[in-house]
Amino acid sequence: MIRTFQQHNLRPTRILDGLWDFITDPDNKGVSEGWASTFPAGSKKSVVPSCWNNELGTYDYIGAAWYRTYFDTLHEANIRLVFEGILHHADVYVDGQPIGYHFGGFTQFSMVLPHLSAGKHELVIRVDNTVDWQTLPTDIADWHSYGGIIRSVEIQELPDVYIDSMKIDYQLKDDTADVQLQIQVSSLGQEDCQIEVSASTEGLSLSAGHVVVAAGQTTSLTLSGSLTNIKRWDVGQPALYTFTVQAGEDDLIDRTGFRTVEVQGSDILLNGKKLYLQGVNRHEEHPEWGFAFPPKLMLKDLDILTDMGCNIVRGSHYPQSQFWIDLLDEHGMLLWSEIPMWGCFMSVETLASPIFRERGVHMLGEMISRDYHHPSIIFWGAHNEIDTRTQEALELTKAFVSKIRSMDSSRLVTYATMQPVEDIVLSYFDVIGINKYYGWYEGSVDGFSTMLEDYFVNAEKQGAAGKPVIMSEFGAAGIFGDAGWEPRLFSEDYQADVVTRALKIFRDDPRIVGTLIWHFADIRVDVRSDRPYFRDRARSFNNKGLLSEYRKPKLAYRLVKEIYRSER
Ligand code: ADA
Repeated sequence: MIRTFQQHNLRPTRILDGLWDFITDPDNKGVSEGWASTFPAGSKKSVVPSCWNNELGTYDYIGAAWYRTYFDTLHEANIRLVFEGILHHADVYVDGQPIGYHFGGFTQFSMVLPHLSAGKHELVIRVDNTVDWQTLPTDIADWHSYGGIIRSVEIQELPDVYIDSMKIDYQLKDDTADVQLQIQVSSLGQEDCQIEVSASTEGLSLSAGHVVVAAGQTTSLTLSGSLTNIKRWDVGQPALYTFTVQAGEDDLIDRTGFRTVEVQGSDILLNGKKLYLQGVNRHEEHPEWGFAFPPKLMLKDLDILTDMGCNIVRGSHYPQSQFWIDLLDEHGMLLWSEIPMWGCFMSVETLASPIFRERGVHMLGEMISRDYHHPSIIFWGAHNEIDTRTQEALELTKAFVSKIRSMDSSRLVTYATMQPVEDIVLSYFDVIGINKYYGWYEGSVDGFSTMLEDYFVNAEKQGAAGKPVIMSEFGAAGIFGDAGWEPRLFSEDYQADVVTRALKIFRDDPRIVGTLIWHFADIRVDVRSDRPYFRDRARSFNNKGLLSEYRKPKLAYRLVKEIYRSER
């Protein structure tokens, strides 16, 4: 299940989720021993989607593993395989032949197999969750480095001329939307052909008439029209429009919502109205499923966010599943979406690495093209906590921000800085996110006030005075169930004290336009005996969740709910 709705009525699609053969390859001999064509004996079964790091025997396993399943084609067919998320390296083989490689665990990719013969086919994937200093994430990140096929695999049957993509753009004037649909149609056939192309949504039908598609080529076309009396998508008012494109025998369905997002002075406006953002950071993670987060729990997380009084959630720290973002669209909840660029301990060598930069730019491209239509997404996040005092961070920022802006001018570009007072990249962004942990890593909660004054001095110096500011992370650890009379470090009381006092400071400051508490629920972290990082993570969890990892509320949750549900 990739989306909450069907993307095709005409194109035959099937989900390949289920029990696959699975074997780990700790000595990395699978390639040389030809496991792609001769799957080794001794494999066991694994459920796709899932993470192997939630299973007995592979709890801590980092390395390669091989998966196998089969699919049938009743007749010769053009097959498209869609992989929604594989952590992190994926080498795909069909019938023993390599058909492609993808890096990046949180973005979707697909591969087309033209004219595949009828019969039973073997699909083998070598998956490797090894990360290093040049991967995104790198090998130092404050979450567990899960491995596996974490999201659905889909098989589609394409006609010889099929729809490659559709991009919906619009301009709004009052209740009229001028809509442009850019459609790409590709041919896998041997001969030129003529097909009819049309598109429709509630209240609008568009036609390109007959379009000639040359053999083996891709044709791009644009359909435009106006929709009147539209309902705007807004927080808590999720008006959505479903667009269906039909090209010859193929179709593609997607959804969007009409809304404007802009900055005016130090404010963020949604549909022309000032927005005050109240939310949390959320990892799509659970102790039983890892990053293969099940839809049922997504719905529950959304109910909890709504109960808490949130209007936004930050998808920390990677593109989250499309099902989740569909749910946010459907419930009128905003999203900050970002790539897994977790920079707290990142070296300058990593920031300067061309491979790293190229991977980041590519991932931004994949995230934006996958999620372009979701009205819930108002921010693209470029990076989190890299050392933004350095020239290397500045150069990387330029590349990332220009990639984002070249693909999307309808949303705001942001990031999270942990160096607000010395940051030199502020001027590149529309909105500044500040991550600070007074009351936990440094000083007392009162430190926030001084830091903010110093930030505004720096912003002036950097030519970024007046940009909207969000407190994108702050918080403290509280072990679920550890309560007492006094606010001891690691108790629920201590956490609640830090979070509520911090919220008071931010909500009283008219220059701050929103708060994103770190974080929604506790998550598993790699605490390794051979490394200095994350030594304060009791239980090997980041315990700053307002909920436990099993979604049980801590004291801080109840107090934040009271605050988020009260007038500012
Ligand atoms: C950072 C980081 C989070 C988490 C947090 C913490 O701000 O962005 O992912 O690691 O610190 O708990 O220290």
